[in-house]
Amino acid sequence: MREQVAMGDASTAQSSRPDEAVLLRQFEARIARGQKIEPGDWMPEEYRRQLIRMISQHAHSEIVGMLPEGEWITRAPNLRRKMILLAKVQDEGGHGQYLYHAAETLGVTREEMIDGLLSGRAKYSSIFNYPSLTWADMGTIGWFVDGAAILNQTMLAKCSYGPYARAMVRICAEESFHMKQGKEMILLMSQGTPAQRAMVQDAIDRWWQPTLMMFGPHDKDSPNTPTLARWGIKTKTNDELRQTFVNQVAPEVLAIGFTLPDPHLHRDEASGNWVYGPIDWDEFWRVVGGDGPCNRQRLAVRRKAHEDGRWVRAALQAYAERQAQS
Ligand code: BYC
Repeated sequence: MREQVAMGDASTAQSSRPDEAVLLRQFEARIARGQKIEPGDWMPEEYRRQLIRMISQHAHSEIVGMLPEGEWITRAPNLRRKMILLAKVQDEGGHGQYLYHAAETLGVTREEMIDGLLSGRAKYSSIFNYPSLTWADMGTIGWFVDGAAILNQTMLAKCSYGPYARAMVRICAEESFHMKQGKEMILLMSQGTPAQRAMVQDAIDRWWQPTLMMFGPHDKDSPNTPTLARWGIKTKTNDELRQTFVNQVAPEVLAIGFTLPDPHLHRDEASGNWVYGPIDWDEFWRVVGGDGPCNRQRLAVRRKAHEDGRWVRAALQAYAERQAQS
């Protein structure tokens, strides 16, 4: 009798547990209704894997992204600019923290993610492997790089995973300030001396192509987009976002009297799009593969920061253990 009950319990438990196909249908129906997926909810393993990949890469990008601008904090031309730049770089550090937290909700640890970055296994945005050579780079990074990031992140603020979407809302608000301060700086320098204008033109020439690469490979070469689109993580493709960026920024750059380093650039009257020339994808994959102008330098700085912070982490751990005992 007891055995029968036990068997009966097991079969009931089995039949009451929906199979993967049903769970997947329910999961996709929730996404289709615009509901968010939250950390404890059932999700396909591939959804979890894709989110961990993307959010951790995004977090690393924010942290490594502090470096090109961080180098200019001590060289800012006046106190106001120094305070703005300091706040911006600090914001990027905060964005990295929100994003590491969002990724942790999916079951990956902070240590695993940091280890991926420092060992060179993990990716981060290609853009941060280019050097910041002059003060005009600070304005251009704000205008172009943060401008590109906002387009991508405004899309991600509507993504299907709750913790990522909510982190993006706050990050976008801060990025918007970053973009505006960069644009304002370039506008001001555009009215400055010939040397200042030349400095801006040089920065635009160096950052334009790398910014277009930030959006990722063309759609036909983007293996992750179909899965991300199916599950509401990406609602726009790499090429769609890149085109929106060019349509917004190209006419603004030309309007203030600068040129863009692209002989093919023109407005197509029929579509209203600004058509741009070929992107150097060989360079992109070299940079993504670790062989860009600053990859080694960026990782060396992060590894040193990690080592220098070891005693702080140990002290925090000891304090937490002491608190737990008392
Ligand atoms: N750099 O299938 P695809 C910021 C990789 S920081 C390096 O199209 P996906 C800021 C891609 O990972 C903002 N790698 O990929 C901070 C994939 O390789 P895996 C950074 C790139 O994911 C400080 C492979 O190429 N934003 O705003 O569908 C100061 C094939 O690509 C890149 C984010 O991280 C690249 N540019 O689309 C100032 C946003 N592009 O992983 C500003 C979140 C592609 O399969 N991420 N790859 O080995 C995304 O939206 C998407 O991941 C991407 C790529 C659009 C970047």
